[in-house]
Amino acid sequence: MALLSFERKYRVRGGTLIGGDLFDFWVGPFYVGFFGVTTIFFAALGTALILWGASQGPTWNPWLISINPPDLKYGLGLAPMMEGGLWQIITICAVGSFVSWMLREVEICRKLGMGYHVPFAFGVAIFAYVTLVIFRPMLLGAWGHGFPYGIFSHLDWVSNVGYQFLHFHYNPAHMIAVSFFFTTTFALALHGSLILSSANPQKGETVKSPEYEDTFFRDVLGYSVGELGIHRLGLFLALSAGFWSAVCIIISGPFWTRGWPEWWTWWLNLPVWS
Ligand code: 07D
Ligand code: 07D
Ligand code: U10
Repeated sequence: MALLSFERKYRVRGGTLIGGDLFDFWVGPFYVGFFGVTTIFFAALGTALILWGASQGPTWNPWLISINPPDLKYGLGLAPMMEGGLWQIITICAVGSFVSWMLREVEICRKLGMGYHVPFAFGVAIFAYVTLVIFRPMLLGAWGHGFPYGIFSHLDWVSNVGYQFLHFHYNPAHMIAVSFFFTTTFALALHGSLILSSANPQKGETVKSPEYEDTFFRDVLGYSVGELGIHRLGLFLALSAGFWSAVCIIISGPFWTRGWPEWWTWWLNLPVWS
């Protein structure tokens, strides 16, 4: 990608969290920085280990390659390399590279004098991942509760863990998370379509100002959340989806061991019924 004409103006020195000027430069369009180097290091090592693990396994079919977590008998200890040790090192590489990527975003925000909203948002995705492979396994006492690194095998894990709780749809936090995911796509569809309808007019028509956008929703709903408001709402909805996902899985096992349908018996036990 070529350097865009305006980029030179924004390629400012400073703002690094660590390493001073050492890695304060760009390679093509990419800012490097100390955390760019650590991202490349962890991502390259993790990918190489997945490929090496695949070379030791039964298949090169990309859909079926799977690097599995250790057996439950290893508890929270280190497992032999071919019996889950590889999964443990790859997990360290994944966390290392995701956190490095987030910190690289922080450095770029600091350079540009922008808020930290983007790295914060990515932090919520990392939080959901860490909940799945670190917090929940630790609470359950074995790394074997993490999910396997493979395209189909991780789907098997989701299904198996779901049925272990009989009917995962009855998990109340899963309901909240799913509703936030649905609401996020609904909000983006409303916003994307509204912006295109006013900012990308037919030939001969003029671009409409934000007052038109406000008026459209006031006519339809009686209220407009506003230009800044829709972005705040979108971020809130999307981060809530990730947050409640983490909640729904961390309570499954560590805090609720029976089927999720049974959780709803509290409703029948309310004193109002007796
Ligand atoms: C579009 C941004 C681009 C990112 C992409 C993903 C890899 C993995 C590595 C084979 C929206 C790149 C993929 C680097 C290759 C190896 C070792 C983001 C976009 C294109 N899943 N999941 C997928 C991951 C979990 C679930 C697809 C990652 C949980 C279900 C892809 C993680 C649970 C379904 C994928 C992760 C779960 C998928 C498309 C980490 C609950 C599908 C993802 C690190 C969250 C869908 C075959 C996508 C599918 C799918 C990646 C975790 C459930 C392979 C990296 C354990 C039910 N997941 N996933 O578009 O088609 O994301 O699967 O946590 O149906 Mg998954
Ligand atoms: C974890 C991804 C983090 C990603 C990171 C970045 C790279 C780089 C490089 C592209 C959290 C990775 C980046 C690798 C790539 C390049 C260059 C995101 C993560 C850090 N469910 N369910 C959820 C629905 C059922 C079950 C969440 C719907 C069944 C279990 C969400 C349905 C049963 C778990 C959700 C449905 C079941 C979940 C997932 C419908 C199975 C979880 C989103 C319509 C029989 C998981 C934290 C998420 C969870 C989860 C939705 C059905 C089981 C709310 C819509 C009934 C066991 N389900 N589910 O978490 O909460 O994203 O994980 O039926 O563990 Mg469910
Ligand atoms: C939004 C928006 C908005 C916009 C926007 C956007 C949201 C209104 C103004 C953005 C939206 C889009 C563009 C739409 C599309 C986006 C999606 C659908 C989201 C999903 C995105 C993807 C699937 C793309 C993913 C691509 C990625 C992640 C890029 C991959 C890049 C790399 C791997 C390179 C990363 C660079 C790093 C880490 C630093 C630089 C490093 C190098 C260049 C490599 C060289 C390395 C070094 C110099 C370091 C040396 C390394 C060492 C010493 C270690 C080596 C060790 C070894 C073992 C090898 O709202 O506004 O418009 O556009």
